[in-house]
Amino acid sequence: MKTREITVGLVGNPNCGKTTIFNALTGARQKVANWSGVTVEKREGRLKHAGAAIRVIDLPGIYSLTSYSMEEIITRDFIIDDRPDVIVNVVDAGNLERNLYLTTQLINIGARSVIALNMFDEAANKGLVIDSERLGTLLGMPVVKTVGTRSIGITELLDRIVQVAQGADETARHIHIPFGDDVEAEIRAIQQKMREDETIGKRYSTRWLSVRLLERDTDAVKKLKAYPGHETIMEQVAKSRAVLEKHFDDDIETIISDRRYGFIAGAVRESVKKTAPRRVDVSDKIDRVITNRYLGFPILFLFLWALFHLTFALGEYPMNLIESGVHPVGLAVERLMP
Ligand SMILES: Nc1nc2c(ncn2[C@@H]2O[C@H](COP(=O)(O)OP(=O)(O)OP(=O)(O)O)[C@@H](O)[C@H]2O)c(=O)[nH]1
Ligand SMILES: [Mg+2]
Repeated sequence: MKTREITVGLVGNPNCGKTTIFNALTGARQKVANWSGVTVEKREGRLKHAGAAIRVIDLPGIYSLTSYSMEEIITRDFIIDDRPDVIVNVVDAGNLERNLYLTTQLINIGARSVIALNMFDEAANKGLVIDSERLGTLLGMPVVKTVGTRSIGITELLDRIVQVAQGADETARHIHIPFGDDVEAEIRAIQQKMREDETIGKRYSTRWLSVRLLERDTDAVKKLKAYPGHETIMEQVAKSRAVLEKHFDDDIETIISDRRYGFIAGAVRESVKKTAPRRVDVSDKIDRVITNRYLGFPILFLFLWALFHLTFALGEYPMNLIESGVHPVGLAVERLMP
């Protein structure tokens, strides 16, 4: 039986190492083009792993799946419209909290994902000990430690990609970011209106769409407009938004993003330990003190003064020795002299 090709999209914050991981995965088998209609580069490559054919697409770096920048629109359209089989969410292990914000949005979409916990070398230098198993369980997706620049973790990453694509991964499960009872009640109210039209739920996750509508996402509104019941749904969205903003005395985007960060903080607290950073950092600290603008010169003079005294203190021993050697010779010479 010939299995279908697995499509994988690399998604992550700018500069987290997506292209490095892409290169480590695909080697020289890649082609470069542009995303249709724009000048943003599109890299695509193919490979085989564990008997499976895999197509990998490198996506532009983004902090969030809203639709404010061209990069964000490209990435979200790819995820929502092209529906890759697996998303590899590349995460900078040294900036976990900030990077996981995007992850909470991927969880919201319900996309099947694997996390490449990249730049693991740098995180270790900073003294971070990350329990990737625990983190994976909390996020509902496997977490693989990688160092893209040295191709570390790439084979395991591929193993997990294939497992997730085949629905055979034990860690992969669909979780919900809890937004709190008040917000959840409004999400349910919107979902209920959406369910009156079955076709919406067939195309999108109604939970995701409801949250996006609450967050005033213009692209979500546009997507909804394709359905006849959109006006009743938007009425409910406006009502829900008013209820929540009155209750919290804050705008809904802030309320929801606060809840996302709350979830992240909890996950990080349970899976990351901070230990003393490596020696490099200790010597960095010493450097910082002795090259300090105000302390630098006093420390230098103190050092010179100590060196000066040390020279005499230590110099006394050889001087005594020399003297005790020279003195008998002098006496002998004196005796020999007429
Ligand atoms: N120390 C370390 N550096 C890495 C690792 N992975 C990537 N880098 C470096 O991080 C920098 C950014 O890597 P890219 O692969 O270009 O990052 P990107 O996510 O594709 O960046 P954008 O496409 O601009 O969003 C490069 O200098 C890489 O050499 C890693 O695991 N460890
Ligand atoms: Mg890149």
